[in-house]
Amino acid sequence: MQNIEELKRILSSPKKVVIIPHQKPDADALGSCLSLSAYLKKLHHQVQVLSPTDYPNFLTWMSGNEEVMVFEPSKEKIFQDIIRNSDVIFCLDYSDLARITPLDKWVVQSPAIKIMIDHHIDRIAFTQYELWEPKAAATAELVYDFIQLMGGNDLIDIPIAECIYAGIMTDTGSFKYPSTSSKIHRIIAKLLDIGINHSKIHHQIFDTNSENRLRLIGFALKERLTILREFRTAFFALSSSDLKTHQYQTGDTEGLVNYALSLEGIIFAAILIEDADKIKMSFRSIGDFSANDFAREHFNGGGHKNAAGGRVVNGKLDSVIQQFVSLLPHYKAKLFNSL
Ligand SMILES: [Mn+2]
Repeated sequence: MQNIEELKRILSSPKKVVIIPHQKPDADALGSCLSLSAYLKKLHHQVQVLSPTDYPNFLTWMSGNEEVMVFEPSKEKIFQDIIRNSDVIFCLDYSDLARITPLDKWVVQSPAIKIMIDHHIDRIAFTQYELWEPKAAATAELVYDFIQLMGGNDLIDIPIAECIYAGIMTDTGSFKYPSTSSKIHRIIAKLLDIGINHSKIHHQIFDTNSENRLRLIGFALKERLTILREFRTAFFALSSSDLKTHQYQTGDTEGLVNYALSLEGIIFAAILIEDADKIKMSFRSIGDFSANDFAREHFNGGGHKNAAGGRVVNGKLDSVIQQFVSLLPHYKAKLFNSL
């Protein structure tokens, strides 16, 4: 990170700090925000985490969760004022302001000093300071690095360590993705030394399903999975009525796409979900095939090489399925050369 000394000077006296994760924050986005928030509070800053949307129930155990403000239209004025009156804004786990709508316009207008900490590939620079490292496994890894750069290692306590652990653990697929470096394991070793209970964190994230969620997964596996072996691809498509039938809650389809990728011989997986005004998509790949390129070139998205998101605003589920399937023949060579 360039200018860390300058930033240290800025943060050497109490500031009004706002921390913003991306929409539908996952464990990495929320864990990064809450660990950074707890750290900055120890430096006597006044900190507020503002989430653009709600997030899954399996993240609410995180320390500081009760202080997160979740945007809804009735809170527009409050959010606008907090962002406008802040001294410093941290943007965590995205490098494209489109991922925090509708907060983006107020962030752009705010005179605050802005800092981005992120590991997504396609970066649109919009802050004065950034700790951007696409090779990092998680933004939480970079928050850990940031605290080290600030000289704050001794301030990492169990609540901070738990949030960092949750972010790294989920963004590395429980330490199995290629991004899981020896550095990651060293950081985890330090977090364990601080005294976190890693089994408890895994349990809180993975073993707290509602019955509806488990049945939705079962239904999706049985009725909504299409396997296209000729393209080494498998995908789920869920309509809004599928979700309604299973009393869908935010987070219920998290990780579902990975079941498609677990099929032998399949190296590209997708999930298409019908939302109020758009079709949301997640892509996963194994090996050289770039889910990021695919999402960016066709579905207004991006993310990481092997994990990316996309969307079709005002799209119809059937036509987006058709579009997705019709693209695959163009990638046949790449799909078969990926591993
Ligand atoms: Mn992340």
